[in-house]
Amino acid sequence: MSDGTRAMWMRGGTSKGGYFLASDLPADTAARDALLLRVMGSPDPRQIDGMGGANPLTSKVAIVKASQRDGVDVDYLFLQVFVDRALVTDSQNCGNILAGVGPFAIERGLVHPAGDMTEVRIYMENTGQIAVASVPTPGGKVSYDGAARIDGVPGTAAPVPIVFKDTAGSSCGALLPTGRSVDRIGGIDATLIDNGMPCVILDAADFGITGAETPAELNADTALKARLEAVRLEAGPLMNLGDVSEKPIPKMVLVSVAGDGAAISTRSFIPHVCHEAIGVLAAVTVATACLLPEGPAARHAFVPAGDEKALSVRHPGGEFTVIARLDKSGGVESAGVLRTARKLFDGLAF
Ligand code: NQM
Repeated sequence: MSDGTRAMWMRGGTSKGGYFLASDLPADTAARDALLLRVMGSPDPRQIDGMGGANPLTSKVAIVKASQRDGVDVDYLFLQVFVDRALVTDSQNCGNILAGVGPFAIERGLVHPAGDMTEVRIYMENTGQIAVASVPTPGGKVSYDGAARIDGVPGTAAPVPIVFKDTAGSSCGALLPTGRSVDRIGGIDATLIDNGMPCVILDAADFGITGAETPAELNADTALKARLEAVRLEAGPLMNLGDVSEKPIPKMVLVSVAGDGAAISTRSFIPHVCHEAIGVLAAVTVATACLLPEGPAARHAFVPAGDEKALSVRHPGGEFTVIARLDKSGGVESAGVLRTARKLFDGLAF
């Protein structure tokens, strides 16, 4: 620790965190987690003695190594470092931090650039699934500059399109772990669903809100947050996640009608803080819930025609488009998203 630990800090989509080669961290999990807590400055609501940004979205870690798997370039393990608790967990995946994994792998020499666009096949260790990211590499170097814009990030950057396949049941074992599109929890309709991120989808109206509130307003609503946590603790075991009191999943998503041709409007809790935007795999999961025959999302959703659907998921910072390709039975076969990433710092963390 006193000699520093090699790290790259990156913005991945609308999140930010430390990217490490597995070989630069202790192999022992307890020693690794103790080091990461120290690097981030946790537990402390301000993370004043570390690199973390005092929000779950800026207290994240990617650990990357060359893959031994067939047809895969790198293995990516995501870790959530809790802000105000001494907890580091691999129990969730993160599709935003994922956006920086391709550029990082190329920068560290794990993947060699191939032409103007380098495809990086990434095994997501948290959920055992594969994502394919395309990284702009003009002249054999990662380019972070470009014209792509994503809501929740100022300005523009190089596009990093990502395609997910077979994400259904990533952590819960099945897309609908209870076998139903709708369950009743505490007298309220809930869709318990996992297409890459375990989510509990709820109707905003059932919680006495419009769904247009700002994250600051919702974060200040302690009664709402207590109700959501009660539903979450009940939903966890039903979703095959066990006791979720110390886990950042499932995420809680309040939905309402979007209008203007968008699929749905969301306010998501991750799970105790209202997201300023929405998680990547959470957006894929919400878009999938819009396609179910019933449930709070389906009830409010606008779904365009065709086997390839552009589903615009509204969030407090704008919108997130999921390109859902459907199979013959109407299920989501693959989901495409657009992200950007940027290298912020490379050096030693102390
Ligand atoms: O759902 C936040 C984020 C995420 C996760 C969270 C994510 C995803 O915005 O794939 O990206 O849900 O904790 O980075």
